[in-house]
Amino acid sequence: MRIEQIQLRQIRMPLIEPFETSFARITVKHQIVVKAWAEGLVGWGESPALDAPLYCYETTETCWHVQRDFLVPLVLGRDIDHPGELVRLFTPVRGHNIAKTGLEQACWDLFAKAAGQPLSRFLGGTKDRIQSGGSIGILDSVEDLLTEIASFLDQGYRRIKIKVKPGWDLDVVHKVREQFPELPLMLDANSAYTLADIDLFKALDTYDLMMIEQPLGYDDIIDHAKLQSQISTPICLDESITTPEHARWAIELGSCRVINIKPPRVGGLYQARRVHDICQEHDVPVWCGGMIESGIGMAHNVAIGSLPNFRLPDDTCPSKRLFAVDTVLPPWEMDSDGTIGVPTKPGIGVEVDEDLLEQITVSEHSFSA
Ligand code: OSB
Ligand code: MG
Repeated sequence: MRIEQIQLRQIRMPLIEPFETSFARITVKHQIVVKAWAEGLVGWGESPALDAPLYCYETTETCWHVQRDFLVPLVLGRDIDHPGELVRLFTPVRGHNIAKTGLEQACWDLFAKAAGQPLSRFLGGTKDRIQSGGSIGILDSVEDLLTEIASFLDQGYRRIKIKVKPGWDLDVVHKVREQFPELPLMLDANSAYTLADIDLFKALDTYDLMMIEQPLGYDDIIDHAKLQSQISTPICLDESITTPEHARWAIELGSCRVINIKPPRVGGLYQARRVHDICQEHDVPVWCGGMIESGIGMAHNVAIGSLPNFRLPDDTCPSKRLFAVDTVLPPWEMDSDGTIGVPTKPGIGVEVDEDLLEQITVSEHSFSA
């Protein structure tokens, strides 16, 4: 399949509510939407970088630059036999996984459409529905958090993840557990702690948490192994796992017992599937994390999340949780049992709302072979 034309489009999406983590408070999200043309078909992908380099070093602007000046020239006009080839084509560009992802995903959509298969099945996915977990940012008060958790449980979410940071941790977890003793609960620290906080982790270890996500350094797997050996709560790695090799190293070192897979963090769906397979071989369960994607990135997350070793609830949510309007039609909906249906139409299986894209576009650039 020869990629004939590529369009990059930066879009701006205000969040319904601010989302606060230990690293930032996000009120508006930008995405780079990638549209690719080949053989009379159109494929869609998304690079959901953040505006500031606070979660990882990439930003919306670095994605745009790296795609325009380095990645697009590597794929445009190329004859590609399989979307997995993009990993090799992109190898000379070190890192910049979020930038790579939008282009790679657009190719997967094209190939799945050419095969007449839903992307989920084209990737080897087996599930018809995926489980949604609710992710709640740092709020102004514990009372607000308890109210939000109750509302999330009413909507059907399968577990609750709360963001923590120094000053918003043990006390908050204590009060949440008091009110919700049976709640499937996990924490995400986004690298806000060090091994010097061992007493805090030992205290958190008594609260029957499903897991603690990325407690220590964003590129660390050594101290995480030391921490994991001292607590029984599973550690889940997010930021530290940027390649399939990192997944293997972390598992071999005992740095974690769960891995959060985000296709944009590892460079796309092919690498995400390799991480999934490595974890499956080692009996390490995975779940799909989010980057505040629009419905286009969500379609790719749902597709990869249909693979069998995605055994824990994902950070996937209905469109209306984040955005007043989404990029796809119909918007993503969650059933009252906290599950989301895997599309059955070819490719990403949802329509992109191109009129809306036009309205929320900040900049656009087209390339022809
Ligand atoms: O650490 O999982 C994270 C959003 C942006 C960057 C990093 C993270 C997140 C989330 C999103 O936690 C949660 C969600 O999609 O509901
Ligand atoms: Mg995380």
